[in-house]
Amino acid sequence: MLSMFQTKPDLIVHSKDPLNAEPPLAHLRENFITPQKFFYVRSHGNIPKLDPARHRLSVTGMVTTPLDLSMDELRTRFSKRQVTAVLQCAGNRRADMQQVKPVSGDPWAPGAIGNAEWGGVAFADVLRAAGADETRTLHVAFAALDDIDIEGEQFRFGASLPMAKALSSDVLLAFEMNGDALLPEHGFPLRVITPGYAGVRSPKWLASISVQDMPSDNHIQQRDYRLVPPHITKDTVDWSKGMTINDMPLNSAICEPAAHATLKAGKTMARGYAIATERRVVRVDVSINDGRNWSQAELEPDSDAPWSWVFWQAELDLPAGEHELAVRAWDSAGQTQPVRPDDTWNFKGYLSAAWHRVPVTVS
Ligand SMILES: Nc1nc2c(c(=O)[nH]1)N[C@H]1C(S)=C(S)[C@@H](COP(=O)(O)O)O[C@H]1N2
Ligand SMILES: [Mo]
Repeated sequence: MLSMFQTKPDLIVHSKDPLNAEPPLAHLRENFITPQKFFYVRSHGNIPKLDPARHRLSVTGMVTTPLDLSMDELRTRFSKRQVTAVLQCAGNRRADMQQVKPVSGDPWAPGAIGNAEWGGVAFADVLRAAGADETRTLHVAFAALDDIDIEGEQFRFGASLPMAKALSSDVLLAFEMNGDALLPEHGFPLRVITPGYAGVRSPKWLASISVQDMPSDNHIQQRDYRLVPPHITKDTVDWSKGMTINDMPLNSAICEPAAHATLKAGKTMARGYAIATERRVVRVDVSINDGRNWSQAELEPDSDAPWSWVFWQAELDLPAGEHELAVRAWDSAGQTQPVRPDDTWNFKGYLSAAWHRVPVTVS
């Protein structure tokens, strides 16, 4: 049996236990659909080893017909659904905020993101089979099987979705990633995929679902993954006042050239990704002089996958010297990204989405 590290030898490891690792950006930009081996892993606890033949999913709470399903029943009772979608961590690009002022959490570069073809069943179909109360102000809480220890508090991962999102047709209970079974570190045998939302709303190793009138009372839902103002610290935080992070902001990153690369003067191709979740990416600009001038990147044809990222490339003409490349995307509402990470700094380092800057030396 391969160890979990051997299935991900190409990743940059932030921590081994829990396993947190992201791909080098050049690898991330190689494939529109991210292979499992290059897909980041974000875990808060252990990676449970689950037997698919014995795994069960329960659906309880405000339902008329509670369910208790084996993996086989889940596959045979519901029609197969496939959705191509980005999964990204709310802490993606946190390293930029870390440069402003210390933040808590792993210093993710822009690699805590990936785009995959998820296969499973529509979550809405399962909720309807259970006769869930579909009142849109209700919540659907998930319980997972990994054991977490945060500052001495031991618990299992849990999180929830508003019913309105849970019922949208692209939210999946997924057992496949790019046509293969999920790897253990991605939630085998069953996970949630919530396109457009922060990765934390896509629980792995899913065991049970409860329809209820309140969000999950889990630590992860109540005292984590919330956006707070810049003057709030670990010691002064009142989590109940934080904004629950669901939708993800417009973002973009330069994947090539790499930071601190040495390049030859003349033409260089810059490449990267941009992501707008609920909206569309309509334009991507690249600057080599701190935003005084911008050239427009070429966007790769949209693949009819609205939850995917957009790959872009831009040919730059670089004179000799030290330069800082910068990228910013625009969305279909004409919104663009903040200029500096200072503008949105928060002590947890969430939603880091300022212009992405890459220093290079040109000779
Ligand atoms: N059970 C469980 N689900 C989880 C997590 C976790 O630690 N445990 N991490 C969440 C977070 S914060 C993210 S960003 C994604 C990461 O998914 P991946 O490791 O498959 O890339 O899973 C989410 N689901
Ligand atoms: Mo995350």
